[in-house]
Amino acid sequence: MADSKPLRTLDGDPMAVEALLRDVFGIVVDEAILKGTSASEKVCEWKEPEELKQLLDLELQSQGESREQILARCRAVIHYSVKTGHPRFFNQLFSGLDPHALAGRIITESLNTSQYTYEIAPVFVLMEEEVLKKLRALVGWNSGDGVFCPGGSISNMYAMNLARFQRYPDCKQRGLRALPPLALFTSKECHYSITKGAAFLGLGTDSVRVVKADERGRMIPEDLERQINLAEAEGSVPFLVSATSGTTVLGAFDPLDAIADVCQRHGLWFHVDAAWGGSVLLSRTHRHLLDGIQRADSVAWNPHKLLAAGLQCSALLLRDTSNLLKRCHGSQASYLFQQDKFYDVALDTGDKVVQCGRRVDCLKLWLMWKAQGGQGLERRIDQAFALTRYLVEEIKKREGFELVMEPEFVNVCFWFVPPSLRGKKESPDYSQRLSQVAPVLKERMVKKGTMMIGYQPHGTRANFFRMVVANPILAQADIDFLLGELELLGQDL
Ligand code: ABU
Repeated sequence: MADSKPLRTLDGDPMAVEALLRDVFGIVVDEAILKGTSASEKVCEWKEPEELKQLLDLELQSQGESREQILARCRAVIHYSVKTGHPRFFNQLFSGLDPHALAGRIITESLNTSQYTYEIAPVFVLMEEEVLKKLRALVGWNSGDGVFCPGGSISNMYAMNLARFQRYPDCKQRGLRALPPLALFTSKECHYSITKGAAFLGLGTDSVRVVKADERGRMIPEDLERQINLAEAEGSVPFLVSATSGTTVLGAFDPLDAIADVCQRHGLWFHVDAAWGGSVLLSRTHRHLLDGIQRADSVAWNPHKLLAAGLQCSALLLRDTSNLLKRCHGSQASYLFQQDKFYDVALDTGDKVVQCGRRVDCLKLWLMWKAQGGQGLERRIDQAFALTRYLVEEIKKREGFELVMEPEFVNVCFWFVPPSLRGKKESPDYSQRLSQVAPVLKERMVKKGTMMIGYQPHGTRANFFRMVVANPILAQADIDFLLGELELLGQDL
C-alpha cells in the first residue's frame, strides 16, 4: 500500500465524493450485507490480536492515502469484523440485519444531526415523539414521556435518577447531602446495569437489595416485600423496584402485576427493565408475559435487540406527564434552548437528558416499522418463539444435549455433554469437567468461523450455552446446523 498515490482532499469536489462513496457503498453491500448475511460465508475471520493489528496497519500517519488504499482498508475492516447479521451469529441478545432499519441508519449517519433542538432536527424531533408514543401505547399508556437513550443500561440509570428526583427534588441542587440512605430492589437475575447505575449515581452498590428469584429466574414478590421491610427496619428508605422482563441469561419474565402490588403498597417507583423482552409486547400471542407492565412508572425497551432495529435503539418510556425528565435533568443552556425562538420551544427536547449531543435513534425503527407494519414485526416475534420451540424439541431428541430448563422466552440454555462425559453425572468431577466443554467449543467455532454462541456459568451451574433465537432470517436449517456443528466440534471431547 505504501507506494500508492495519496488521496487528494475531496472537499469541494462532488464528483470525487460521489465516486468514493459509490465504491464504499458497493463494498458495504457486497461484503458486509450480502456476504455478511450468507450462511455459506464465515461469521468471523478470527486472528490473534497482534496479527490483526499488523493486518489492519492501525497506526495513524501524517500522510494521507490514495483512494485505492482507502477502499482496501474498508474491505479489510469488514473482512475481519464479526458479522452480527449472519444467520449463525447467536452470541448476543441482538442479531440480524434489517434492510429498512439499515437504510434508516445510513440516512441518520449521512445527515449527522443531533436530536437536541427542533431547529437542527425538525424531522427527527417529531418522529421520535411519534415512535415513543407508539411504544408507550404498546405498554398500555395513552400519555407520558420518554427519550431514546444510548443503551438499556443508561435507560435503567435514568429511571433510577428520575425516581430519586421525584421523591427528593432537592437532590438536584444539594446532591447526596439531600438524601437519607436509600434502598432499591431488584432480583438476582437483573441486568448488571442496576448495580453499575447505583454506583454511578452515588447511591452505592450497597443500596441495591437483591431479591430472590425462583428456579426459572423470576423475582419472588414475597421476598421483595420481605426485603423492603428489612431495609426499612435497618434505617434505609426504599424508593425503587426494578423488575426485569426478559433476563439476560435465562430470559425470565418477572411477575409484574404482583410486583406492582408490592410497589403500590409501599409507595415505590416501579421500573421495568424490558430491554430484552419489551418487543414481545408486539405479539398478541405472547404479550401476556408482560402482563402488569402498564402499572410501571418507567420502562426500558431496546428495539435493537429482538426487533433487530440496529444498535442502538433504546427507549426509556415514562408514565409521567409532569415534565419530570426536563425538571430532573434540565440546565437551560442559553446557547441551545433560547426561550424567544420563532417556534414552539417545547419541541427542543435536548434538556430532558444528561447528554448534549444525542444521536438520532428513531429513524431506523420508524422506517422498519413503516416497511413491515406492526403485523410484520409481530410475525417476527412469533416466528422467534416458534423456532425456539423447534430448537428445544431437537435438543430433547439428540444424544449429548441437555436443557438447563424449559425456556420461557427465546433464550435456550443447554449443555453439550461430550462423549467422554455421557453417563458420568455421578462422578465427583463431572460439573468441573462439563464447565470446560463450552469454552473449548467456543474457541473451536470462532477459529473455524462457522458460528458464535455465548456461554456462561450461572450460580452453581457449570458453563452452559445460551442460544439466542432472534435473527429474523433464522430458519430451521440454521438450528439443525448449530446442533450438528456442536456435535462435530465436540466429538473428540
Ligand atoms: N444488555 C445485555 C447484553 C448482553 C448480551 O447480549 O448477552
